[in-house]
Order: sequence, then structure tokens, then C-alpha cells
Amino acid sequence: MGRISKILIANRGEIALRIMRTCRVLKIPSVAIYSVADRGSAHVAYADEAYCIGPARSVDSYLNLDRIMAAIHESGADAVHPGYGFLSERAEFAQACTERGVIFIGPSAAAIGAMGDKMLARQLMQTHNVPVVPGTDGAVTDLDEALEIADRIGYPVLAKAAAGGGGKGMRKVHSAQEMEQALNRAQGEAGSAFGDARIFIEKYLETPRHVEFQVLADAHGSCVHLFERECSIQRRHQKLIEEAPAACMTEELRARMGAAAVRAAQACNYVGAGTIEFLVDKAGNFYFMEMNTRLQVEHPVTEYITGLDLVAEQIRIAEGKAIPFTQDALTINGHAIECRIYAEDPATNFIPSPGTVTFHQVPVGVGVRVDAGLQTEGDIPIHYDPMISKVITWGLTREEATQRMIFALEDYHIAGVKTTRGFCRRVMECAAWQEARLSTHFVDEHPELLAEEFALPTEAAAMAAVLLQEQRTASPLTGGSAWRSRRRKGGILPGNDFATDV
Ligand code: MV4
Repeated sequence: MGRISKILIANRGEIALRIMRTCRVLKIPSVAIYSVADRGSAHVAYADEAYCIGPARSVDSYLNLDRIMAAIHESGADAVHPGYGFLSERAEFAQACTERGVIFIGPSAAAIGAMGDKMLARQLMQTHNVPVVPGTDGAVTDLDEALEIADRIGYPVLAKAAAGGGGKGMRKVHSAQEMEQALNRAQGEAGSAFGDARIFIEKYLETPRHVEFQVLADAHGSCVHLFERECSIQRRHQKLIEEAPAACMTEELRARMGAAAVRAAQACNYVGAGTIEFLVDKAGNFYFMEMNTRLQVEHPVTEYITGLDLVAEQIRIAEGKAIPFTQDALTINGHAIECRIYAEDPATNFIPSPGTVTFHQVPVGVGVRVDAGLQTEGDIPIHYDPMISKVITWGLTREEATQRMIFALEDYHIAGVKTTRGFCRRVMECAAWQEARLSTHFVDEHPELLAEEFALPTEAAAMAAVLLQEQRTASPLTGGSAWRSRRRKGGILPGNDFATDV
């Protein structure tokens, strides 16, 4: 450890840019890596140096450990930021960096490994007094054992893969009759998907809320939590809308969950920024689900309510510095919301709609932040996650943040691909959101919010952008009657004949 002099960002898109921006503030040169498909990407242009690491496919580029290690060597970077996704939660990557004397901006390989095994993590939590959902202590090996446990905790239960996570490798079991087949299939799927067939069983929680705690831990034994985020609005185990703090939270519950989150991080000797995922049931009971050992997509809502730059904190911790504040010094300021803009079609179960963004103009304003992977135009390649950007708004209250989000989404102009922008806007305007009636089944429970999306031609988006400046109600996107500027009043004041002078 010691001062970092050059950081290679082992990622692409908005998160690569977001990390590089903090590098610039900290005056640390940044190195980009890119695939052939990303030659013209904004993160490549923004970096101080950039290395092409291979063909478009992720396995040949952003997941190719050897190529990335070669780029680190070639660039002389003394630290690596993995971002999220790709190699960010691969213990081998952290290990390879450490072995070559390169600082991995994240936790140790051992901590990543411990939390990557969901069954081991569950056991570790139990021994550290962090509540888990009732279930098995270890892997389920035979049918009778599984039936006995399910009988004791009650159906429905979930069979989960030890090597899974993020909703991958889960199977719901409604009754004893279903158990044998479910277990066989779950083991088969886990074996082929992860090369690890171990399965454990948990009680299935019916309509939980997803509440996660951000933690920061340094190498000197200090660990704090930065409050919670609620991420209940998801589809296909992918989050769409997140907020901080959680609307359902009380001071008393926050204190208990925050303390549990800190215990969870300490249980694996965690160093860096991490997130403890909990499910919260209707009665207000909370249960540990997983720990994510990376910076998360939704970290900006936490940055808004705490005033911190999480990437800067990660870098300082990686340099061996102590966290410069205590838990008591942290307070929640206002409320923040994030809407993710994906190139997807909500009307067809959010299938990706990759392509070329031919026009891109993002909103600005008080309490509005946009983290995007492109500037005025750019490609959304089919090879990677189709997220285009994140719109984050802040307000003194949840209502103010919501109102700012509605206007920010309205002032977001994009052409060339279908996006989740309209869907997010309808969520912001619906009663369920405004009354904070949220659960992980939100999207399924609100099919009325789904509507056909259109990929606008460049000219239409450009014209809408100009017209919205002039007359908000005149946009075809917002239901105005005539699509032209219709300024109703105004002109030259009587007696002001200077206005007509040539
Ligand atoms: C559960 C659950 C209900 N009961 N575990 C999905 C992602 C992974 N982190 C854990 N997941 C779940 N685990 C028990 N015992 C429901 C989910 C779940 C879910 C969790 C958070 C957000 C969205 C979700 C959507 C479906 C299922």
C-alpha cells in the first residue's frame, strides 16, 4: 500500500467514466481498456491512456484476465479499479493483482471468495449474529433431509445454488410433491452453470422489500455504514429504480440493520466499499441475503444523501488511509432517487434493444445528476449490458426528488433505441410509487405502467429538445396538442420602440 500514481479501470461504459472523473479530481492519471466494439466509446476518449484488449465478446476482452494483466503491465498502472460486473467479484483477479504488486481497489481475494459462496456466507452470518432466513445449515445432499427441513420451516421454500447469487440458480418449491424434481433440476442447473452443484434451502419470503446497506471499512479496523438504499423495483433480477433512504425505514430498524451490516463486513475482515443485501418482510423482520463486494450501480443515491464520493473513499482506503470520519458524524441529508435508462423495450418483457444512439441530450438542473456511458451519441453494443445511463435526482423530501425526476426524465432526449425512460416516468407518476407501496413484485403487479416504446428518429428527438426549451406542453412526448412552439403571450411592451429599431 501507499500512494497510488496511476489507475487502470478494468471496465467500460458509464462506470468507467464515473471512476475516471474522480481520478481527475484526485489528480491520478487513468488508463482505459477497451474491446474492438468500444473503439469509439466515451470512456476511451476520456482516459489519459487506453489499451485495446481484444474482440467484442466479453470473454475475449473485459473478462480476459491475461489480457487485462498485460495492459496493467504495459501501462505501468499501480492500481486497478474493477467497477461492477465483469471481473469485479472474481477472487482470482484480486489475487492476480496482489501477486504482481498491483493494488486492487476492493476487498481481499479471501473476502470476495467467502461472500461469493452464498452458503458459506450464510453460515458466516449466523456465527456473527446477523439474521438469515430460516433454512439449512449446509448443502442439502439427499431428498429426505430436504423434505424434513422444508416440513419444519413450511412451504414454499427456495432451493438456492451455493455458487449462485443475484437471483441466478434459484428454484421455488411449493410442496413436498415438487421437492425431488426441483432438487434434481436445481442441482443439475447449478452444476452446469457454475461447475458447483451444491444447493441449500431457505424459507421463501412472499413479498419482501429489498433493502441494502452500504458499508465502508478500512485496513485499520474501522467500519461504518452509509445508511440504506431500497431497490425493490426490479425486473429479471435487474434493478430499475433505487432510492435512499428507504421509505419504509424507521430510526430503530435502521440502527439494528446498520449494526448488522457492520457485523457482516467485519465477519469477513472486509476492506473497501461493500453492500449488504437484506430482505425485509411486512412485519419488519430483516434477513441477510448476500454481500456484494464491489461498488454498485446505484451508489450515487448514497453519495447524494451523505455528500461523499464513494470512489474517492475507495481509492483512499486502497492507499491504506483510515476512514476520516466516525459513524456518529454521518447523517442522512434529504432523499435521492435513481432511474436506470436501459436500451430495452418494457412492452416486450424488457428485451434488449441495442443499436446506435443517434441523439443524446441529458437533463440538467438543481439536484439532477446523470451518469452516462456516452455523450451526444454512441453505440449500445449487443455484447454487453444495455444500460445507457442513470438519472439521479436529489430533494429535501422524497416528493421533491420525485418531482425533479419527472422533469428530468421529460427533459431527457434520446433517439435511435427504445428505452426505459417512459416506464420510469410512469412509475414516478403512479400512486403506488408516491405512496411508497413497494415490493420486489412491483413490476409484475403494475402491468398498466408498461407501454409500447418507440425509437425516435434523430430529427424528432432534436426537435423535441429544442421545443421543450420553448414551450413545455408542445412536445409530442408529453402529450401536447400541437407539435410546434405555441407561445401564447409576450412580445414588445408598448412604448418600447427601441425593440423595432434596426
Ligand atoms: C429470496 C426471495 C424470497 N425468499 N430468498 C433474488 C436475488 C437474490 N439476492 C435473492 N433473491 C431472492 N431471495 C428467500 N428466502 C426472493 C428473492 C427475490 C428478489 C430479491 C430481491 C429483489 C428482487 C427479487 C426478485 C425475485 C426474488
